[in-house]
Amino acid sequence: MCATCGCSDGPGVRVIDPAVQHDHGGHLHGGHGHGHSHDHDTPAAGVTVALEIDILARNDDLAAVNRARLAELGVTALNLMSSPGAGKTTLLERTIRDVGAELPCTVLEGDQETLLDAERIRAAGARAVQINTGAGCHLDADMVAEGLRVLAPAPGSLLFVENVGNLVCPALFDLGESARVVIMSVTEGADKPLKYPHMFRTADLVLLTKVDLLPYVEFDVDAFVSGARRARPGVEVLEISATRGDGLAGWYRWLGAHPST
Ligand SMILES: Nc1nc2c(ncn2[C@@H]2O[C@H](COP(=O)(O)OP(=O)(O)OP(=O)(O)O)[C@@H](O)[C@H]2O)c(=O)[nH]1
Ligand SMILES: [Mg+2]
Repeated sequence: MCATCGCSDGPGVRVIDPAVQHDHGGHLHGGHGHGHSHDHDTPAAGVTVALEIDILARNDDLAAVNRARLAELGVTALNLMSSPGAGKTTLLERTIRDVGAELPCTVLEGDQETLLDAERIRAAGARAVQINTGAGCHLDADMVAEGLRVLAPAPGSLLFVENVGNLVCPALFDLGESARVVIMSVTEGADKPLKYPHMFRTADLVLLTKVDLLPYVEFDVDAFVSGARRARPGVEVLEISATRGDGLAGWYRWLGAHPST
């Protein structure tokens, strides 16, 4: 897991509101990525395991605080997770343009570097704050707490949290979200739920996207759905295309029906 993948040794996290280009970051020293020991000796395996448990336990505590704060505001937070490039931001842009007026929303954007995704969301018509994780490969609850402070979502609104593109580590970190949406595109291979089961195990909804490309790639939709349901029995799977519009009515229905806690 993450404490062994190298992401804990990178430069500081930055939380940036592109509307004001003001950097709120570089000071999230309590979260994952900064809770490591500064003893540069290689730790024994037992020490490493204990550290990982500490990181996740601390994250869970902070996630509970986020969840309580979001519930108080009546804000529904959705944690969107996928591989890099699966289509998270494209789906959010389309969603904001199609139903942003009826479903007011804001976005926390997680990426290692750049403000590109936050700028895309702003251009689509919603407020967004970018969290740059540096070498980090996932968002954690501490980063989201800071992002929430800067973003200040309106009571009763929808909050999309676009996690860092990665099918492994984001699954381990509760952010305080109401639900988890896992997005997979048809160009990634139908075997992914079997190979990355942790990502699918906690999914509340699976979106199979880029179905407009199905005529051009080998992808067994039934095998994908059964793999996803092996990891998460009964999980709803919607087939969509964010560019052509297939299946989006079902996604918008799911968004409209989703409770805020
Ligand atoms: N054909 C097709 N292309 C899509 C679809 N959705 C996204 N794309 C393309 O896929 C590429 C990646 O899309 P993004 O929305 O940036 O993906 P992402 O998951 O936000 O990427 P990261 O934030 O970097 O992890 C872009 O070239 C999109 O135009 C789709 O439904 N169909
Ligand atoms: Mg993106």
